[in-house]
Amino acid sequence: MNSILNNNEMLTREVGKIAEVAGYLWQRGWAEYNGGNISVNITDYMPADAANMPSLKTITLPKAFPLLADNFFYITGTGKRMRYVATAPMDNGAILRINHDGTACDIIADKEVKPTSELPSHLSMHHFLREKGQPNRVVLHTHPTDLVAMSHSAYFLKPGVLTRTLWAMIPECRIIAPKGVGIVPYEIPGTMDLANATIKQLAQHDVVLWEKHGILAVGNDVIDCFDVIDTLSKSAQIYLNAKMMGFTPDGMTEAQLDELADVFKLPR
Ligand code: 2HA
Ligand code: ZN
Repeated sequence: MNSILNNNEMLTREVGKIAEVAGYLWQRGWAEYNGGNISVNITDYMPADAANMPSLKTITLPKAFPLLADNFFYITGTGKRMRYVATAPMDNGAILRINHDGTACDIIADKEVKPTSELPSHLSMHHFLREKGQPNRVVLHTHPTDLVAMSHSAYFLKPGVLTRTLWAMIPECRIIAPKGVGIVPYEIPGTMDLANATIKQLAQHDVVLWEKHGILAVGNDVIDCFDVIDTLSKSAQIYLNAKMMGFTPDGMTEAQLDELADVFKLPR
């Protein structure tokens, strides 16, 4: 079959990692119906002639993203299921080329798959992180049941409480999510209000929990983004398991967490 992936080993590997993660999201039960979306900056894996590839469709963006001009993204399609992204990523997502001034993008491959309704919000996040000078390729959004359940508690939405609770369940969590979890109060999915509230949290965190909805991680590698969310979810499950056994878990002490921060040179 004719695909932009043919004869492009690096791009094939990158899209393969997206498909792998999409499968994990489904297997974990975090991707009911069309839940979640993934965008990855694939500019480094595109051949030089991709700049001239014909457009299958042009999409005008609601605002300009000048720092993303001439960049390329893989993005999952609107209404597409993660379980099908896993097996057929190029039928359930598209490759986009941002134009020279960042005001529009072209779908260039493989098919005219309409991007997720979260496209403007994903691009806003990529743009913000570029502006901040943070190397970032990936925005990953999904619906982990345990973490979303915790977001239904006003107690856990207070500044720092969720981060402290999750960090204290296992040492790995403090290490793999060193900047903790930002909290975004409820907003309508797919809106720029949600995107802007998320960006505020991305100034300090690489993972953001959306109240009563889901979680979003940014990073340089889609597998790493999955691992961070997976570890946070593991902590949430330990908390939940202890509660089901009838007690509130003690959690690691402040001194134990500080010791980890010292040994692994983590931000405090
Ligand atoms: O794409 O998860 O937040 C479906 C969603 C929207
Ligand atoms: Zn969602």
